[in-house]
Amino acid sequence: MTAAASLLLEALAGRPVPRPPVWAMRQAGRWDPEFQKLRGRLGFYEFCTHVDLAAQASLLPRRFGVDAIILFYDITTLALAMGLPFQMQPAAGPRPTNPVRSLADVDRLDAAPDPQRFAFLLAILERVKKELAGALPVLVFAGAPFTLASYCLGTGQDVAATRAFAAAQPEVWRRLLAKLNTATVHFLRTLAERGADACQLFDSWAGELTREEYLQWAQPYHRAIFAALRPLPTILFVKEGPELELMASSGATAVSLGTRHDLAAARRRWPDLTFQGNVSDLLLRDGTPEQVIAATRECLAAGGGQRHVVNLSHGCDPAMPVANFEAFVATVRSYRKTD
Ligand code: 1CP
Repeated sequence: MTAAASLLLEALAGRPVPRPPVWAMRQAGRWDPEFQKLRGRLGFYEFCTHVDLAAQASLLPRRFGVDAIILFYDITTLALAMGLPFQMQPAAGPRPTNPVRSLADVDRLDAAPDPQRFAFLLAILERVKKELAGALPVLVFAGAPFTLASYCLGTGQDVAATRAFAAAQPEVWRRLLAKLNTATVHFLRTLAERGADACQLFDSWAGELTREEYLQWAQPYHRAIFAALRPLPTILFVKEGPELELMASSGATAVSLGTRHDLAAARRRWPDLTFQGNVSDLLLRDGTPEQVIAATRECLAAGGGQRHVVNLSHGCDPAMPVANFEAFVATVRSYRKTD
């Protein structure tokens, strides 16, 4: 990989970079009219398993000048491979056909699915790597056990409902988390062996846990997964996670920050970590390109140019105007230390 191509990997490793790399969560998705065209009338999971189309979708953000390509699939892709079918519900997102309810349901899930069960994803990875020919690094991802388990229960973003299940069925909950932990390591290791350059672990909804719950249901799994994946560079994302100390001690190479966090203060507090973020995804949805440029410049200044991966506080919103994404990426690309 050329030096320009590996900006992301250099920044993650803490080596000096001429400017920070930039990419965005959900950079390949519904906000992009080219994605909508490609998607046509195909169902979500049908689209994901169509190697040619999903590889093209992954590569679409390249035209904006992003510094990493994230493969197009979903955190539920792993649960499907483990034997839990999902349907994508247009307004609500992924819902299991038969939500996990009992120990027997957990026992039926395969903790180390044969890579044949996600062969389409390995083929997408191969296709994307070949197309990029070393020009950009490829990111893969998984849901962390807490967040993925929430989707397996069918509770999703509703942390109160997930909590109620954990209280009512503690043994089912504990075994589900443990099984997802094993499966996640197996899945990400397989992708790393096939050439993925880095990975992001999404514990999207763990930011709503109490500290005690986070210590039981989030942190131990983050630590176990990152330790098992070493030396693969890893990024931890917890949406607006209040437990920054715990996130910083998860063993991840980089920690993704939200708008509640002070990037400059985090850089000072943990000089040996890389931080990702933290331009508001809502500003990219609701603001003008001028406001996006100003916010991105502030973020660049707070990041200080090194050990910083510019990103949003959460994924691109489906209603984000293309002009705002263009302004976001172009501002990072024109960064000079003296700005
Ligand atoms: O029909 C559609 O097009 C559905 C929209 C969509 C897309 C484009 C979903 C449904 N998933 C995806 C792809 C996806 N999911 C990517 C693609 C790569 C990229 O970033 O460009 C990624 C990284 C994900 C990860 C994902 N899926 C997360 C973690 C990120 C986050 O938003 O915090 C979560 C929580 C999911 C579940 C999910 N999948 C889809 C939706 C709408 C949701 C959220 C549902 C909910 O709000 O509970």
